Amino acid sequence: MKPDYARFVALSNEGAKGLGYKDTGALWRSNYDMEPDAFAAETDRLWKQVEPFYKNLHCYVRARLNEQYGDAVQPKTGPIRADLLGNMWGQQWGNIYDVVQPKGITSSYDLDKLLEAKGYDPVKMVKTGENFYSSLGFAPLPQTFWERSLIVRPQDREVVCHASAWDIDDKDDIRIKMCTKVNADDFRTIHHELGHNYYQRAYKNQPALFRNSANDGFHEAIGDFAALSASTPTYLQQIGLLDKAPGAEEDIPFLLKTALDKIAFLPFGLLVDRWRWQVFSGEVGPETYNDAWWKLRLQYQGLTAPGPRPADAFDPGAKYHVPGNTPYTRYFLAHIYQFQFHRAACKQAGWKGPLHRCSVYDQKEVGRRFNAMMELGQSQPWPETLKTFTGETRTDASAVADYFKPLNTWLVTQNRGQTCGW
Ligand code: X8Z
Ligand code: ZN
Repeated sequence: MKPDYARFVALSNEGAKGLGYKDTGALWRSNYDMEPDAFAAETDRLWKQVEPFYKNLHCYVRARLNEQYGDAVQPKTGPIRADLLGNMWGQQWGNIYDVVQPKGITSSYDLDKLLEAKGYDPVKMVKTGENFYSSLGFAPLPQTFWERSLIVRPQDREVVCHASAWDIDDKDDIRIKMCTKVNADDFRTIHHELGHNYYQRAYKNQPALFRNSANDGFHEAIGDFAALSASTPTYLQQIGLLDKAPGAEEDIPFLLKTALDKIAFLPFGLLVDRWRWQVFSGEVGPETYNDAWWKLRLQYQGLTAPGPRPADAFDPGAKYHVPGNTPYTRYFLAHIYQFQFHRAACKQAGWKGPLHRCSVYDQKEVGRRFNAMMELGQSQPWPETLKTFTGETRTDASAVADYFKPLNTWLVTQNRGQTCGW
């Protein structure tokens, strides 16, 4: 699809120029209530805040992969081979938890297995997600949601299975479209998609131009915020999935599992648009599309392709959002906002313990305040909207650091004697 993509880039830039922007990248960066260049600098600042933690995780995972596969496959130093991470894009690494799990600390449960053992089916997964939001005081999903959503993969035709959420009429016709599998990834994805739907419903009474999220990172963060609570052992026990919630001895396994998804994601969430910004600006042309992609993969993620790439390879085309043309920095932002929301919500609920063990299930007052933020839609600059719920006016990765603090300390100890980085 490389030639098609190059043609698409040219057409898209023509449209952006017609609207008065330098190129499509500048148009995308203009959506954050600040100058486009200031926004780019803002993402640099945020990346610097989390980069040391990512490097600690990278170092630890590389050492475990080296033990598992040997020097010939995964050397002790340098980048990690991208095909060893349990995900086609190397974007979330939770699927290799069993390969990298801490020695001597066992995890007493596995959400994939619990869902299976308790006989969950796709509809029950969605109902469970709805129940979480209901516990916060949100009205139930409309009957039409159940009639019109696509929840399982149809057998009679091809569909786009990448999960999405839809608002058809700006009233109450909200739906999801998702080929749900009964596993932990999709358990979280259900909460993610429903977050979009509850947000859409919350801002439906705004004038048409304001019927959107405060910025696109907010839209992606709502459901992930819900999933942070809905993934705690305490909550899984409350809804009968887990017989007995483990104690503090399982904090590290839990945090490592979570970090393999959330922290590993950060550099990927950043680089997809770093690449597109270069492509739209013309700094990178079709002949270097793939090289520029792998250069960024190395720079930010510390990953390498398993072998030389063919001259005509177009690897970014394999990421849904690239040909689908969905901006991606929103997910990087969401991976920070969700922890800001979580920290604020737990504080509102009077939670005194460590952040990763906090769940706001059933906290009606938190739900009321969260909905009040969502109802604002895009009616004012996002920092003001952020403030209504968190009291903060900046995107701030210190919430990420707070949540994962015990894990970061543990990683530093584990990595002692290693040369980290690549
Ligand atoms: O595309 C999505 C959602 C739909 S908005 C399923 N996500 C990104 C991805 O899959 O690459 C959620 C996390 C990142
Ligand atoms: Zn989403």
